[in-house]
Amino acid sequence: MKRAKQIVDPRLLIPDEYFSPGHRACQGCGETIALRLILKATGPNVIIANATGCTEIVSSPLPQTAWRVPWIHVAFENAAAVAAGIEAGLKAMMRKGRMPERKIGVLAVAGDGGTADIGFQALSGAMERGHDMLYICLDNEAYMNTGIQRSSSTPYGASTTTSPHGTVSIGQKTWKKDLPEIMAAHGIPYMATACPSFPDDLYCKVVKALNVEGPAYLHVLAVCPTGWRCASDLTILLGRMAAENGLFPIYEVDAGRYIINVDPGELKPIKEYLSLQGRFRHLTDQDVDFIQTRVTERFERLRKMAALTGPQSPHTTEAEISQANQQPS
Ligand SMILES: Cc1ncc(C[n+]2csc(CCOP(=O)(O)OP(=O)(O)O)c2C)c(N)n1
Ligand code: SF4
Ligand SMILES: [Mg+2]
Repeated sequence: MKRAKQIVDPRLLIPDEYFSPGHRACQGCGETIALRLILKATGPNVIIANATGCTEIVSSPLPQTAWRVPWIHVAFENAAAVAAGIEAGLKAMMRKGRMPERKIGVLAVAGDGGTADIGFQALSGAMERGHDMLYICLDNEAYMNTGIQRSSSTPYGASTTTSPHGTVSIGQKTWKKDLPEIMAAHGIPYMATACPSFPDDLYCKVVKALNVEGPAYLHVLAVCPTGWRCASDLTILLGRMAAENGLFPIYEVDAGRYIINVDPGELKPIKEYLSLQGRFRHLTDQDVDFIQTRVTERFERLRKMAALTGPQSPHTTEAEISQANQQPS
């Protein structure tokens, strides 16, 4: 199987933890595994606007916090707008000589509900205006913090508390909204998907996205054992399976060029992945075949985009990663 080039030697990873242990996330929470890696890649020179959701709730029970970088809890709707304001404010302060010129990463972090649904307008506007910021969606495929309600990023057939399966319903009746493609269609300089099951790939993409001039978007699959009703030691495996069966392709759109970073060659069947999760356990063989057809078609479409948009650009270089890790604190 063709994988993202392993260019991050573990020794390159800074030992500091900017998302500290001791937070309140469930065992095996993919969101917090992702955050820990993301903050290792950003280093301390970063300001984060975090929409309400699991990440915010589990990390900031007053008077404690798991964040060792400047962090602002914002409303569900406006993570991107707040991050855009921070970026514009920093720019103005530096221009007026009120603070030294230096690179400070500006991040917005939100769940799939806060991104695909309720915060979408602010996100679209910030990307369109060209703010130099990185927006990260931690996609656990439902509104988990408030009790596993379906979002527009919930996959077809999944049973949630507001799309329960039963005699008249398969569960979620709509296909997962394709946020990565919607963001790529904004024509931003960098869009990528990632998953903490591929830590080197996730790390490289955060570094790359922060080095890009202008807006960047990262869509991270975050397995949620509680909402997916799966064993908590399956988090990393399920992330890998989703990439290798095409349900969550790991790819990037770098200056308009599509690059598939995890290409399994022949896609693995989705059946085993679905059978490991309680939210899909009611699906019949016919249902699984129906979903499989669509997944295969979508992945072929992605392959065509990669072939159509030209030669692959090099991934983040080791020099860029070292440079990012050496930024003054
Ligand atoms: C305007 C508004 N509506 C509803 C809520 C309640 N609420 C808080 S977190 C949340 C779910 C968040 O879902 P998501 O963004 O997917 O993040 P997750 O918890 O899954 O990580 C909801 C509905 C709110 N805080 N504000
Ligand atoms: S409900 Fe899911 S996303 Fe939220 S803390 Fe638990 S495992 Fe993480
Ligand atoms: Mg969610």
